[in-house]
Amino acid sequence: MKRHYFYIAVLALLLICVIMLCAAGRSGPAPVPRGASVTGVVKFKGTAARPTRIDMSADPFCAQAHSSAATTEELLTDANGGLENVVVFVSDGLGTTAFTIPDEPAVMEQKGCQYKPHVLAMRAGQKLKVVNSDATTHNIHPMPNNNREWNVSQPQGVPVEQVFAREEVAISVKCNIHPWMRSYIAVVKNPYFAVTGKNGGFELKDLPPGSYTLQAWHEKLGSRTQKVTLAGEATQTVEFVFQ
Ligand SMILES: [Cu+2]
Repeated sequence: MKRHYFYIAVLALLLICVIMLCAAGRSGPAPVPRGASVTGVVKFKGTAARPTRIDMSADPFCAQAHSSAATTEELLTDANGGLENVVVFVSDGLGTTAFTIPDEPAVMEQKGCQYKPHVLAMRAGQKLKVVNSDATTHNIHPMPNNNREWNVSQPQGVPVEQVFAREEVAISVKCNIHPWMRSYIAVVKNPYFAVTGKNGGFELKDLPPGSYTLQAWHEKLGSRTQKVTLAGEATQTVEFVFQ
């Protein structure tokens, strides 16, 4: 009979644990289904040097992978001054809110001995999958200031998976084998970030109402910040200017 009570007590304890675990899992607020949006453009005022040719002759595979010469990507603008590869993200205003981390990995590809994309933005705690699509070996080497440093030699076909635990905009990444290879990984602790496209445009969607600091980061031009106050489902337009 005593044993009977013991089993009931153990079962009750287990049940309480399960309920507590479920409650903890739900405590992260879901992103607002239909919140406010920020759309905008990042511009470069001035004369941008033209991209220059990359000499890949040190590795015959890399050189032969391009029918026309690969060019540098460190400062890319369009005819209207739209600045590409700028990370725009909410750097302040969300408090200590913990957001659900996506199950899908962020993907960085090495193709033609260049990184695709040149600038990747992802979440802190999200899986990073590094793919080598080249028939040559790369050695991916992120050089963080606020995360654990690692570098991995990577032959073709074997993905590398890693996680950056903390926010850092942005981590410089190099290849220990091909000195021209360079990319940046922006690690953000909230889901509100974007990387500008060819026209310098970006959009942040589904933000809860509130006052925020937006930060725009570029690998050569540094950072700019701007404050916005968002209400309801309104869309606000902002412009960042680098010179
Ligand atoms: Cu390489």
